[in-house]
Formats: sequence, structure tokens, C-alpha cells
Amino acid sequence: MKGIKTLGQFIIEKQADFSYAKGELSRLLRDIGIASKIVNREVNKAGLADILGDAGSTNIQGEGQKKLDVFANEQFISALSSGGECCIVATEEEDDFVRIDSAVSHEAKYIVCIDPLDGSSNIDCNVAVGTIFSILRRKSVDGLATLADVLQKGTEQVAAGYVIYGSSTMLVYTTGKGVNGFTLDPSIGEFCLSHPDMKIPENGTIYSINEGNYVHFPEGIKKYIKYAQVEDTATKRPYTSRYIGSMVADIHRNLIKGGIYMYPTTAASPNGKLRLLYECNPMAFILEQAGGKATDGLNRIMEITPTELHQRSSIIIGSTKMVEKVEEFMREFSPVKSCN
Ligand code: P6P
Repeated sequence: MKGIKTLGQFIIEKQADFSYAKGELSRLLRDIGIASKIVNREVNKAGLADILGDAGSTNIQGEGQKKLDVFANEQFISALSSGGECCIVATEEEDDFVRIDSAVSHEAKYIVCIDPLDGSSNIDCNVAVGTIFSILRRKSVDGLATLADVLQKGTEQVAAGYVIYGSSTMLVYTTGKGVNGFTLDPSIGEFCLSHPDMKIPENGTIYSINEGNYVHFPEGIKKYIKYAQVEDTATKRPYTSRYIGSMVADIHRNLIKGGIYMYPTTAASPNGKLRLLYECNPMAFILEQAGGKATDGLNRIMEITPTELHQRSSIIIGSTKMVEKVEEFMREFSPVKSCN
């Protein structure tokens, strides 16, 4: 194993950087890593097991739940319950937050907001899907943690990460000291450090958006899309349009190559489609730590004050220069009030 550094080794090595009690966050991150490996095993054989298709249930947003995202939800809640470091799990798959009532969790200080399997509509066609998680520390000191402990700004996150179940399975996370990527080595069943200190290029030539919603986009977004399509060699335009329909996969590619992912308001999603607590905030934390930027078009995502558990937000996230260009168009053509 010369030269290989596993996720567990890395977490312990870096836990001196943690602002809080060292072992707690380490154990939490390891619990998430374990659940990710179990989910990965099922995602990789989804076509064989009777685990494809719809579970026949719907989540709070009325989205049909795939069997795999119900499975993933159960695995993460189970791992976080047994780990003893988490007191509340806020998950896309549950209407209300889940209080972890195990005896050891009574003293637990951490809250995990999670989308257990994002992009699950892609599962049946074998397109990359992902897990997105955000870790907060409870602010209340007495009694049981409450919803107020969950509804914290993105700037309060102590860690955030995603798992991409793609051509390889990777876990990418930050604790506020940069971004590191780990690739799962199935031969040893360990996530191994493969992408140390990840940085997104300041500029890029890839834009990711569902242009099928074009007619309903804010004017500023429409102007940006047309800007991206203009022939101009000096600014390497026209850009390349790449949209997988799986946020984790699109953002991961853009993190590596440079680019921008946009999910603005649309007719179907007048407040944006992506969820603030367990999609926008964790991705914003990661991309900012990698040198990128994340806004709702006008306001920094991580400064938005959450008011409800499954709150949605529009999101423009990726290479700083590209996000700033969109903000220019949004300020000029789609000015709206500040988020606070
Ligand atoms: P649309 C998946 O459902 C998701 O939440 C993101 O992963 C993805 O980027 C987006 O929604 C796709 O939405 O409306 O383009 O199909």
C-alpha cells in the first residue's frame, strides 16, 4: 500500500485542522464514507437486483422515489445513527427532519443535511448519480436540537461533500481547509486519495443548463446563453454545452475542467429547483473552497438565510470568471431584491 492514503488515514491526519472536537467530525465523515460504499455496491449492480424502478412512493416534493434512493436514504440514516455523532438528519427523502434518538446520539453535536441519491431519475439509464451532504454543528446547548439548528446559513457549515457514482466512484469533501478527492478502490474497498487540493480553473468554456427551459429563464440568463454562443476566439467562444441532468456529475466535471452549472428559476420552479440545505449550500462550500463561486444570480448562496427545510434556490456555480459574467447580465437585465 506504499504511497496510498485512505480516507480514514487522511481524516485522522487532518483532524488537527478541525475547529471543534477532533474525533467527532472524523467519525462522522467516516460514517458517511462507509454508507457511501454500501450505496455504491447497490448502484453498481442496480440492473441486476430488483432495485431499479420506482418504489411506488413519493417524497415531499411529489417526486417519484426510486427504489435505490429509498435504499440510499436508509443506509445513510442507519450509518449516522450507529455512529453516534449526529443528532438530526435532514434528508430530501423525508418530509420532516429525522431525530436520531439512539442513546449515544443524545449528546451528539452534529446535524447532517443530505440528498442521498441526487439525479436518481437517471438510475434506470445508467447515468452517473450522486450523494450530496452538508454538516452543521448544533447551536442550541440545552435539550434536543430543533429545526432552528438545521436552518443555518451555508457559511455555518463545518464540512460538506459529495459522492459521484460514475465510471469510478469518488468522494470529494471539504472541512474549510481546501477540497480533496478520494477514488474508491474496489480491490481493497477503500476510498484512496487521488485528487489532493482540488482547484477549479478560474475560467472555463463549458456551460451546463437545461436549455429546454429557455423561454422561462430570467432575461439575464437568456443574455448569458446567447453570449456563450457568440463566435469570439479571443474569449474562446462559442462555449461547449454539457448537461447530464445530474447535478453532482455536471459540477464534478466542471470542477475538474472549468465551467459553470446553472439552474435558474423556471416556470415549473419559480424559486429554483435545487434545495438550499442539502444541494446548493454543500456544493457552494466545496466550490468556494476550490476557488470557485456560487450565487443565486445576485446573492452568495452561502449567505442566504434558510426559512424552511426543503427550501429551493436558483444556483449559478462554477468558475469564478464565468459566474461573475452571469452576475453582470443578471444585474443589468434581471435585477431583483437582496436575499436578506
Ligand atoms: P431537469 C436531478 O433531479 C436534479 O436535482 C439535479 O441533479 C439535476 O441537475 C437537475 O435536477 C435536473 O433537472 O429539470 O433539468 O431535469
